[in-house]
Amino acid sequence: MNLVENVLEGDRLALARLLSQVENDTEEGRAALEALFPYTGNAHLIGVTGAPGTGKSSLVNQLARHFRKEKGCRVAVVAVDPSSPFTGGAILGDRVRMRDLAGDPGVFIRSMASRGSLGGLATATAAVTQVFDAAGYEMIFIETVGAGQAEVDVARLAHTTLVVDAPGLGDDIQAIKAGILEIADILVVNKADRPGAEYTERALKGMLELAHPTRRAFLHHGRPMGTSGQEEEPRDAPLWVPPVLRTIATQGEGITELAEAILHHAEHLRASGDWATRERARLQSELDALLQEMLIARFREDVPQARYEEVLSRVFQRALSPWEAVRLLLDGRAS
Ligand SMILES: Nc1nc2c(ncn2[C@@H]2O[C@H](COP(=O)(O)OP(=O)(O)O)[C@@H](O)[C@H]2O)c(=O)[nH]1
Ligand SMILES: [Mg+2]
Repeated sequence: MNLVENVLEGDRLALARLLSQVENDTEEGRAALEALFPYTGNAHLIGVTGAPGTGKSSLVNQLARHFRKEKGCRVAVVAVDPSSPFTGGAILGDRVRMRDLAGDPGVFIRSMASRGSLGGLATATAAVTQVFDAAGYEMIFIETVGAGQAEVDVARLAHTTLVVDAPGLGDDIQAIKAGILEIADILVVNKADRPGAEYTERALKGMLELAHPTRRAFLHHGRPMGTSGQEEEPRDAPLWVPPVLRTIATQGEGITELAEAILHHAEHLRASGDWATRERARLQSELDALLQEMLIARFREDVPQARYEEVLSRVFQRALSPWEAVRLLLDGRAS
């Protein structure tokens, strides 16, 4: 029995071992990913992002428990936040509260190490997610922290993206940038027990209007606008307008509503055809990244390093433009 078969049969130890192989981009890990690929494509991937301390880990804990207990789903959590309480030995943020989850075979929590992964964290996260998918985990939560490219990469990976905000983190406008709002499918105002929750919610709703001009146009004109600016034929399914939901993760309040919104979004994606569109776009970017990697590797085999360095130094001396350098390296002539 090999590792792949053991993982497909639900062996947790094999799963943990395989995740490490995949994360470290070993030969065995790559071969396993290939073998597992036909078994992927069934999971609902949910990205959870937002500033540190907004309560993402607490929310994911609660959601995992909810989907486990209420829906009987197998749930995996991938924590990409290096400061996350999932990391550093502690399996779960609040051990007492989540004790029932920790021993549950239907739940698997994995912290991503930011080190080592060749293709970058996004690639490694995608690979780990595929392993969970193949292993039969139906809901996969991916928690990331920060602001910028990492969030956009997560959104590209996920079917549903939750953006989490909370009152009392200083300037709300600063805490959540319009760029993050653009990727949100569901907005969460967590820590609703804290003063200022109403203000945070109002601010988010205001920014949402600005961040989703096409959705606003739809609301105002009754049909979506095409990228050309011309109106498209109205589709059967209406556009998704991101709901803004309040939660108190520490007390489990608003979790049922949030879970329903996540399921509702999945239904919407399937009904509108966006599920397939997202899958295709995700697989395309994965394919393109691999192609790029392989083409460069092949090129490196054909062109000796010394030759490459020589051309590079001529570019540095401004004797060649980068375009000429590429032609020279690929075709042997600069023009
Ligand atoms: N008052 C209150 N505290 C919360 C709530 N949710 C999380 N917290 C606390 O906020 C802190 C940060 O939570 P955590 O889930 O680690 O946030 P993350 O950094 O976004 O993952 C922890 O001490 C939590 O117990 C909430 O709804 N209300
Ligand atoms: Mg966290």
